[in-house]
Amino acid sequence: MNAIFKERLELLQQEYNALISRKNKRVVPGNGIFERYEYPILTGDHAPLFWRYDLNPETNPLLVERFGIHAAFNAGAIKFNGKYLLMARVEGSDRKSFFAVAESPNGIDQFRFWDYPVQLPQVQDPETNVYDMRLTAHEDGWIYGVFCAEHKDPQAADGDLSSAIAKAGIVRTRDLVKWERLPDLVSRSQQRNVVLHPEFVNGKYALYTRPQDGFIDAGKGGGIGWALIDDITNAVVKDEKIINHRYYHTIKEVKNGEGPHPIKTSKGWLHLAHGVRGCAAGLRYVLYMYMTSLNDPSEMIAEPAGFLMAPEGEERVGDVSNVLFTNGWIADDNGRIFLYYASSDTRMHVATTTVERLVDYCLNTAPDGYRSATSVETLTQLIRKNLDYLSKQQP
Ligand code: BGC
Ligand code: BMA
Repeated sequence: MNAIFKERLELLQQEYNALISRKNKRVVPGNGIFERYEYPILTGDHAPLFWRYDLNPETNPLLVERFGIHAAFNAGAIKFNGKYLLMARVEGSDRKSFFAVAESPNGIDQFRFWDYPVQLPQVQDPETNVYDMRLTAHEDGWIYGVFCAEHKDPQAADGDLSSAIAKAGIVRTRDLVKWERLPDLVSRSQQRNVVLHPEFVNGKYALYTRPQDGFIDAGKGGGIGWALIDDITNAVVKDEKIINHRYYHTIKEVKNGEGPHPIKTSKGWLHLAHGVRGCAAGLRYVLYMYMTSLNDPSEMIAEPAGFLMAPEGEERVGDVSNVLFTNGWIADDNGRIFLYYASSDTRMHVATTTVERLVDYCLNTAPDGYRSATSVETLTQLIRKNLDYLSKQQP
């Protein structure tokens, strides 16, 4: 082993070990609804050295990188055998993304990738790129992964190498190692952000969908849709209704999409989603919440105004800046929630909260009145209530 190789390997190992074993710190006091953590929990740098380097000094005497791992973001999440698992979208420097599982003992730090990325079985008409998998442990006993499978638009004009078509790919597994690929979801429109509901509804599988007219533009479509599916092994969207709409001058004016599958609580289903608006800096992605009824998961019962989380600090900057995106959260039996979110298509973060706090947030935050004057009215009521209360406290 030559000196360069040895020295570089030592430095790389030191840096990697320090990153993987770094303890995370909760940022307090926060807004009471959730707490952020100081450090990102998963990044491109978390990729094992044996993914990035040929570690044989004979074939790589200078120890240069052989496979660039650029980012780890938009992860699905699941608790499995007592471990907190993320199904990350890992992106190489070649811009292809793929799925890989990272595991943590506590959900907030020490995330470590499994040795191999997911070996995703291919369909007959193979996609170019895959991303944003939602994991659902369904009551049928399988763990499903629903993800975006992207193809070049066959109708794109000559020279247009950007137009694409988004479909929902479906896989299932028992162990998160061996995957069975089912046919892609059949739907009239493009589909990204498709999520499988964990329970049967009227004996059928239920999907949250996101019908769009175009790849980027919602057009006349958009909104979070709901569709019941007869056969998940040949999934076809027949009827789709919009359960969460887009509105003018809101955080989800341009588009929105379901995050991970909703969490069941005694007061209803807790939903986490992303909303997008356009601005001079491009598209701005934030996270928001809503709740639906236990009797009918497609019936809205509450939606607080505005965002739950928007990009802050270093979260604002990355490959696609000004983006928070989520497709994974884990609810522990004790009611603790680990909300996993990605910033700017670059890295993963965690925020912690509880079922109780999120239900309180959803049921006791005023809904959007859609006008400045209605917001002032809501704020004025709170101020009046507080000042009235505080004045009575004085001696
Ligand atoms: C990117 C996604 C993005 C989508 C729409 C895809 O090509 O990989 O990250 O959400 O385009 O902008
Ligand atoms: C999308 C998503 C994400 C991504 C976001 C911002 O439409 O599906 O993959 O985080 O755009 O680029």
